Amino acid sequence: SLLHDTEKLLNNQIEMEGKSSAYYLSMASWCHMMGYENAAQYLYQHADEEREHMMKLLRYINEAGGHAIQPEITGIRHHFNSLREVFELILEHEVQVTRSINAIVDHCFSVKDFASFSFMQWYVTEQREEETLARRAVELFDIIGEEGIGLWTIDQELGKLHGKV
Ligand code: OFO
Repeated sequence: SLLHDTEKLLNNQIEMEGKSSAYYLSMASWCHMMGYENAAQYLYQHADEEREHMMKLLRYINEAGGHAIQPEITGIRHHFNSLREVFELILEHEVQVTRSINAIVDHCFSVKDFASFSFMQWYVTEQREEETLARRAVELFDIIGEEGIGLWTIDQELGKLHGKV
């Protein structure tokens, strides 16, 4: 069964994934309200995926003999200054998530919890993909530029990233 420390770290990660889901849903709603249709669809989907990340951890903890805790989610931001800011915040957030995942993997290895270590590999791969996509999204703003029909074009391109998450 799970060591107390490991259970705590995994529960913290449940909270982080739940917060990611709420954060991206809030961003999706802001984009939708602003008329950035494709960015909104991309972020609605991303919010669903983060909830799945949370659920996967939740089931794992209980199956491994621990107690998974449904997190309390507060303090989610609802207003953003620009579409670019939204995607910069996502990249920043995903880098933090990767750091957190890596710390758990490091812990599991050091306490020789190889089952949890192996379970966490899925997240390691997922984070690599998510960081790549988030970086790509931010790059679009520099490559295309935001003047004229730039923002419209960026929204179209963000829509194409949708489904690749
Ligand atoms: Fe995008 O973070 Fe989950 O894993």
